[in-house]
Amino acid sequence: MKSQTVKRTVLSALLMSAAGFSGTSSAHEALGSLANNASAIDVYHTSCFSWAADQDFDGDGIIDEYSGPAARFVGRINKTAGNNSVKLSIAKIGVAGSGASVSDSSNNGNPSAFVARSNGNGDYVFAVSHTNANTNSYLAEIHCERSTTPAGGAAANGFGAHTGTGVGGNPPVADFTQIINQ
Ligand SMILES: [Ca+2]
Ligand SMILES: [Ca+2]
Repeated sequence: MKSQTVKRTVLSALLMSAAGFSGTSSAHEALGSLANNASAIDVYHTSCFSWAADQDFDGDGIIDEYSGPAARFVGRINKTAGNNSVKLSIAKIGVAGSGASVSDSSNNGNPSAFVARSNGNGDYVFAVSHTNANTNSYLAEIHCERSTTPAGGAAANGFGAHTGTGVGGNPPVADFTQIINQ
């Protein structure tokens, strides 16, 4: 069980300018904005890990994160304001050629499709960027997940059984750490 005290933990180390913590696997979301600069980028780090047992964080009887290793890391992006297209890029640290990306250009409330990297447990980075000098706001959603649904069938990227996602150990202290905020 993740405590409210932990939820309020603020990571303020040099490279940890912000941290997010949702407490539920359905809300691993990074809410941010990109400055009026074509090269602006936000970069985040998180990791996929194996819980020793299934986790029901909110006690509602529904498992929020399952035990067992992740099959993949998935993410999608929803641009919420601005005229630009925003791009979400994900990659597994230490795995060459492991990058993938997806973009969203509309402010219609709908996120992009999920993009995935099937690189198992370990450290991942995800970044949000744009290519024009506009101010953009976004909501990036990320998950570590198994390749199956809770019922055991195959699941599409972004709709598998969620597994351990976070930084700072097991249990984690935050869903992710923001490394660069521009
Ligand atoms: Ca639950
Ligand atoms: Ca930012």
